[in-house]
Amino acid sequence: MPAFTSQRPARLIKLTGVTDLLVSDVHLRGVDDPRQTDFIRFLERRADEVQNLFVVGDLMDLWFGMKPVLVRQYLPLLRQLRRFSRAGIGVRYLEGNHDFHLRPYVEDAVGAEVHSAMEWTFGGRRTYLYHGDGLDAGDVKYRVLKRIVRSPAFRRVTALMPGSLAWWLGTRFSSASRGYLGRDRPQFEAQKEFARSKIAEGFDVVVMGHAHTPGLFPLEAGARKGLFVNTGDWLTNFTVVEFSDGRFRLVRADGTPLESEDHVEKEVA
Ligand SMILES: [Mn+2]
Repeated sequence: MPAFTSQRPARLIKLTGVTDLLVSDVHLRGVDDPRQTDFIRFLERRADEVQNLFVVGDLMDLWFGMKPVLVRQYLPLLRQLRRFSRAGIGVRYLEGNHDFHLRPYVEDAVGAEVHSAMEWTFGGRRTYLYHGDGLDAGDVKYRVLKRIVRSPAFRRVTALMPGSLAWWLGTRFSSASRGYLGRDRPQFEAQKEFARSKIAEGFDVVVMGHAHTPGLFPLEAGARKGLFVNTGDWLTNFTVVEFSDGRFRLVRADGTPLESEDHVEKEVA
């Protein structure tokens, strides 16, 4: 006999409208980064209305597998994510190019779902979510690098390193990688092309981060129309994408509205 206690009534009696939040590229740099506290406060402010939190990668500027030094650096954030998932909020974490090898620690300790890419249905619209790195086919160096750092062998090597050395090396590597992205406009064009191909495949919406180019971009792929959503970043744009009442909206972290997809009619009653 089904038990009512297995349900999560807290999610059903939201005081305000129900919202899904999508955020990426916060690039938190550990305990000394004051933005870790800012981000936690942002989550706390929105806690009563959030149903799902989608982290679209690069929330942590540096995570490459469970190491005590990394847990220490991100403990306040990890605790906040755990509070969210314990409150019944779906925390769905897509790995980025700065935060990967999240499994099993982030799933077990935090209660988040971890994905490299995932599908979701927002208001009846079939959506593909991916951090959005590695799409520029001409960028062979990055593709090779990605294969190396995502490998089990890399994970084993870093697991054996002393924590302080791993943190030091990682922060060097991570800032080099950010500078590299900054002058990489082809990334965004490659994302648009990729989004178009997913729309042609049958998706209605494609969500990515990584390019630090926030916006809601209507795209056409043959006869199909779709929407490419880029969640932006918290380094220069401080953007968040919300989904509520059947609409995607781009807002600033402080709530200032930036863009709303008024051009897309709600299809599902
Ligand atoms: Mn990225």
